[in-house]
Amino acid sequence: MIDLFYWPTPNGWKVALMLEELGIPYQIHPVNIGQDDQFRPEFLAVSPNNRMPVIIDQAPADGGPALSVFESGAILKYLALSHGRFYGQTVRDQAQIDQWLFWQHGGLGPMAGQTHHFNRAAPEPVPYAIARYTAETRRLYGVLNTRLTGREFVAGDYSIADMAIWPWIRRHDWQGIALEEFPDVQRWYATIAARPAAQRAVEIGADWRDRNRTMDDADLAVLKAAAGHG
Ligand SMILES: N[C@@H](CCC(=O)N[C@@H](CS)C(=O)NCC(=O)O)C(=O)O
Repeated sequence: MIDLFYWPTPNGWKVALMLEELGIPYQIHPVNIGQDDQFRPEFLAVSPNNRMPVIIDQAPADGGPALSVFESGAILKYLALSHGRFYGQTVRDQAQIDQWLFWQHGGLGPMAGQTHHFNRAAPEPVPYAIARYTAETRRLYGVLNTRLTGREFVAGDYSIADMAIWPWIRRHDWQGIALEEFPDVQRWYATIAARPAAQRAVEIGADWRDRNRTMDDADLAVLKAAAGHG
């Protein structure tokens, strides 16, 4: 059983997508980042960078004790390696996947995240920041489009690289990007959006924001039990 500490954002969706693709049992718990759940000491004990998502694997494949993992890319790799799926067959395959996984974590995610912030959450308009981050996000869409030209998926078969990137493209409207301008991204995006696992992943906790769901005692108990197992 996997416990997933989660909020419905691109970094949360990518792990939900992987868990849905694997079809393994998991339980979701809120990390309401608008209500500072990420700063609770019980959460910081498993996620010292005060960010979600985090998983706690209660029955790791190595037979060892429960294990907590933070950073969504590390979580995707951990799940892929534990289950032998969505991470190619060879070191060569994995090098291809890792390039695009790291590209998302070092580039698309941080840049698109800043674009979201300056377009939607900044207390006052900052035109220079909007222009800078939108231009960089647009450049990254161009890179992805070129990569996907003549390819069905980003790196060989459907993999954790696609799962990491797709949720960020789902927010293209927040980034001021028209997908029609990037036809291979648009085609790839639609292919993944049609997967039942992707449809389920974006429904998970979809009403939590409206309900202002925060961690309760049961959620905190799971965290307390996992402290020291990262
Ligand atoms: N590199 C991290 C980024 C995680 C991240 O930025 N999570 C955001 C929500 S999408 C968060 O928890 N923010 C809380 C905060 O900024 O205090 C990952 O991939 O897991």
